[in-house]
Amino acid sequence: MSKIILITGASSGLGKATAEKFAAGGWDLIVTARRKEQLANVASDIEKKYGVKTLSLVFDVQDKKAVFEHLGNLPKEWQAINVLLNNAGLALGREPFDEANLEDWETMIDTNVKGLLYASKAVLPFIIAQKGHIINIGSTAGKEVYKDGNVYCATKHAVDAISKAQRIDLLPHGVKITAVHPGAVETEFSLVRFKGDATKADAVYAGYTPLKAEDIADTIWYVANTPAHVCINDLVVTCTAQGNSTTIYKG
Ligand code: NDP
Ligand code: 8X3
Repeated sequence: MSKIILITGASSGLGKATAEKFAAGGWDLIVTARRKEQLANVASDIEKKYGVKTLSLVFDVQDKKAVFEHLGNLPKEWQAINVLLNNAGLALGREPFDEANLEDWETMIDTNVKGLLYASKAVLPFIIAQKGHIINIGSTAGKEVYKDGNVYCATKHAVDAISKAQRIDLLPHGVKITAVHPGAVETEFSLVRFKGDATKADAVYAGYTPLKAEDIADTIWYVANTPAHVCINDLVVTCTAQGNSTTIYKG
């Protein structure tokens, strides 16, 4: 029987690349996002290309009721989940604390922190039944705070802390927990952060070679396929030009 990975935020970026990577390895996929058509295209392209099964679920991870309705009541044939990838997330704005927008803060906290908690909790009985694996996408922003990153950085520090807490609390169930913390990856992330301003988004990746979504998909594939007795707890992955959250060499 094929293994199953559930990926939140699979309509673009890291989630989409990870869906493709696992499908290429023969895994069946549960993919989720808000953009219905974009998600359906990702799923149908993957089904055609790799011949695996997919289940697409459209909901907002901020919506507690929707998360539990969809993920808590999965069809029987989709309940044997081996890996949950908590990937859905975003940054909104890059302003100093005194100028930043309260609604942006709330959306980031509700998505990156509360959404991750809801998805983890909704799926946990299935993960425990499989002695499965939860992989949380943090960020270098969850390791060091950078200027004007305030609440985005705080949400990723929370992902770091939640991952450590899940790891120790779920030991009795034989569940693996891994946090993967990417540095700059060229995806739709900065376009979303700068609310469609492509000039600002492009500037984030100018002057060096950033990571590609596929680089992080390869990392996730690796951590999900270690022997049963091995758990990678925490992994920071940057491009060669990036030293930490605050330092990118743009020679
Ligand atoms: P993208 O913007 O390309 O992808 C984000 C994904 O999350 C999309 O599929 C989006 O789908 C989904 N998403 C966002 N908000 C919600 C929501 N409320 N409910 C459901 N799904 C949602 O960016 P990335 O692929 O780069 O980002 C993926 C993760 O990686 C995020 O957690 C981000 O913080 C993290 N990260 C990114 C880095 C980077 O430099 N790119 C570096 C470090 C971490 P839709 O809009 O259809 O709902
Ligand atoms: C995304 C990377 O440096 O823009 O988490 O915060 S960064």
